[in-house]
Amino acid sequence: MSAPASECLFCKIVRKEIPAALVYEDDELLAFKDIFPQAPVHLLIIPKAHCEGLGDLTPEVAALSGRILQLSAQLARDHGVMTGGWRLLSNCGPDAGQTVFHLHFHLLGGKPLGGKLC
Ligand code: DGP
Repeated sequence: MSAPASECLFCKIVRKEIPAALVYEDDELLAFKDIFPQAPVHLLIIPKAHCEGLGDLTPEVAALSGRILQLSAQLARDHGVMTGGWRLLSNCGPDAGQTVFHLHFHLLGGKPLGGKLC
């Protein structure tokens, strides 16, 4: 189910081995446009350190959670969806639809997203 970090798609994006439309980068976090956008604004926010998902938080990545939330609000503002509303979510495991097993948060906005959770 989970690829080793050397084979992980998002680790490859972190290492710039495959291209992505980056919108934010610092030493710990990366944000880029989703390749299959589900909304006018659809960004992915990831820790650079590999961690499979919310069910497998390393202490290093858990310590970053506050920064990830802060960054999501900054990006929502920067991408013009703060006023209209936006959603931050992380799929954890196959039943939730997780397809890339490197922790990531979807930031979605720019259209009415619907009120249903599933
Ligand atoms: P999830 O299904 O929650 O694991 O979300 C994975 C997302 O990753 C999905 O919305 C599509 C996106 N994605 C998959 N491959 C790539 C890629 O190579 N580049 C980018 N930018 N996004 C990708």
